[in-house]
Amino acid sequence: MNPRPDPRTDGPSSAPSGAPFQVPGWVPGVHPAWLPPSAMRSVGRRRVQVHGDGPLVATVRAEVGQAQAHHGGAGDGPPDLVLALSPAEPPDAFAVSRAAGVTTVAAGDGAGLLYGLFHVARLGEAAFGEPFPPRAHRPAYERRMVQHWDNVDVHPVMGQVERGYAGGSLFWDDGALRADLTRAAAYARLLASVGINAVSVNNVNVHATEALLLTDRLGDVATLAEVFRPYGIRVHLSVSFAAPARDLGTADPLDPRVAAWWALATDRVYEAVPDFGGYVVKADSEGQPGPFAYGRSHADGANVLAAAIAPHGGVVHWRAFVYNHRQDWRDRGTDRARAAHDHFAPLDGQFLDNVVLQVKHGPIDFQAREPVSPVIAAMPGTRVAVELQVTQEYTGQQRHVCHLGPMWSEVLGFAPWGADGPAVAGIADGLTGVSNAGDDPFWTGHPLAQANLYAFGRLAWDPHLDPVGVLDEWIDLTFAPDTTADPGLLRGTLHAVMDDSWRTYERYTAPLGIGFMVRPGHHYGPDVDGYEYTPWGTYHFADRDGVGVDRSTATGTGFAGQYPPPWSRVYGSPRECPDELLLFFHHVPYGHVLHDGTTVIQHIYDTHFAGAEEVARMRRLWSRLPAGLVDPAVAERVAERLDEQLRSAREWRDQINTYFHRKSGVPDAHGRRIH
Ligand code: GCV
Repeated sequence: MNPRPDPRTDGPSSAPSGAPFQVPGWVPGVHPAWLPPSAMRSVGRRRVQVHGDGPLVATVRAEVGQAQAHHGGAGDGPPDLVLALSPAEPPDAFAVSRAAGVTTVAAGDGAGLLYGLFHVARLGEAAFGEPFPPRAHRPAYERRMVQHWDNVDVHPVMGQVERGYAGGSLFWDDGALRADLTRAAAYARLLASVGINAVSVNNVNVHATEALLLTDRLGDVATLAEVFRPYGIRVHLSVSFAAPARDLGTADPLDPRVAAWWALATDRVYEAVPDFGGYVVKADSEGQPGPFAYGRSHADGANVLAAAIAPHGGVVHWRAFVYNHRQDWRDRGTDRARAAHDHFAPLDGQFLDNVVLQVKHGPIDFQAREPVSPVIAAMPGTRVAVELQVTQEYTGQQRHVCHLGPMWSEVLGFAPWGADGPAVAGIADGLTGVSNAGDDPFWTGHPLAQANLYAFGRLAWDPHLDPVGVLDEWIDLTFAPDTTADPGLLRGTLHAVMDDSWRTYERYTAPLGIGFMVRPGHHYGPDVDGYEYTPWGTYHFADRDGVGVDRSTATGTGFAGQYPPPWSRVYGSPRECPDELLLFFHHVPYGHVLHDGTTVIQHIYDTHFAGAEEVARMRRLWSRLPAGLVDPAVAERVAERLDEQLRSAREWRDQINTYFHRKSGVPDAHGRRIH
């Protein structure tokens, strides 16, 4: 072993006062999520040596010290575990091996050492059993990012956290930075334990107060950066494209004064936060300002910020969520699904290297079922990050169990050019996830929604991981089943409730990929026609004969043609289109026969009855867990939420079934009760 200095040693210290770094403690009354004391037991029971210097190595030492203090360590003698820096490994990466009774983590830098430590924690006792040769662990992406839609001020409609279902913000409280950032520090630790290394701390909708973070309130950003730094997480900021207009009266990206404004503002950011990560920008989207106001392209817009931040090593996450949110519902030719590709594909190759085009996984807006966005395959000359929504805006708002790992895995495994070509996981340059965490005592409102944040981090590290295996990791860390009276029952119940919950949610909500049908504004619960005659571009076009949007090239909006073959052909044909996306791509009669032999209308009835029944089963399984098998507070919160999920699933079932029964006049083949 040949330890080398931590490359981040020259960066800002994690303990400016010179005091040794303290691991954030467990906060009284707050659930420890997947890092309860038991999660570090296998490490804390052993003799451990940590070699190397630097802020993140100091964090590793503090983590080991805390684990040993909790679990008794193992006294003097040769080490059981050696954690050391090694020039053989690249940054962020580590290799683990076991030989002659010693488990060794060799890491490329302090961050890699930290990830290696948490990897050993995940392995538990298995890290200290039979010998094994070095196994290399390298993140798939350089940047693994969570983004917060947190407002600094409480927004009159969206509140403290836009689309937040877990209480208030971990960072902001009614206009101010929280005085007590203990939860934010514990959050940093949770994120780092799954490999996250970037966080944006304010909403992409940048309102007046939030705009000041870039200029007048940089001190707040610096304070947050201090909280995240000991866990190797860089802070990013959502900024308004119009920011220079306050001083210059213009934000035209080709105006040299605007370029100079961004350069100066960015220099000041880096004076305050030397390891600042970069900007996130929502431009020309849902009312946010952007380059279109000046007749400029989104490449012009992104590049002016990118040029300003490039000398500092920062990046610009530029969102591709650009569409007309004021369209006329009577106009069948305008298709929101097409918009991102129409705007961005022609700009491929025009973005500076440090621009990351951030593309939502589907072409509409985080629905429970959408095809993968065609933009991801259309930008070979552009860095693309896939944006996932961990917060469950359209998937039950953390009142419903909807475990999203399997959905994200499908997205990441989609091969735009067919099975012989690369998959999304290999095309993307990074993953970003909209966080589902807040100051709720369970972090995520629904305790089981913690698993979504966990799965996001793990898939951002390795998009090929099996989501069921990831769920097992989360169960082991969070519930320590082996220390309970009935490990099999606990694990089995969690899998039975969670594994298929995304598909269950899909069954009782909008059918066959049509999406939306939610109540306008807050987006919770069913309202089939809620968005049908609005300007938002999210329509189902149901009439007495049929339902769905014709997005074929032959007769529809042409969206299917934005995919390369074979998908342009497959999606373009009602015969070949996968059932689950049929109504996304085609308007078909209710009697249209699906690949499984049922008609569309019967499928709607069957899935809605089945989905609601499945939720009733989930509720029953949970209620059968004997008292004491899980923390009573968790058991009770989950039970409450399952009650609401069941009520809501029945509401969805009845509204959807009744709506389509009344429209079509077709009875249910099984004569079940439809209202
Ligand atoms: C932050 C959806 C949400 C908005 C969100 C927007 C976005 O439209 O409903 O709350 O705004 O997506 O991703 O920018």
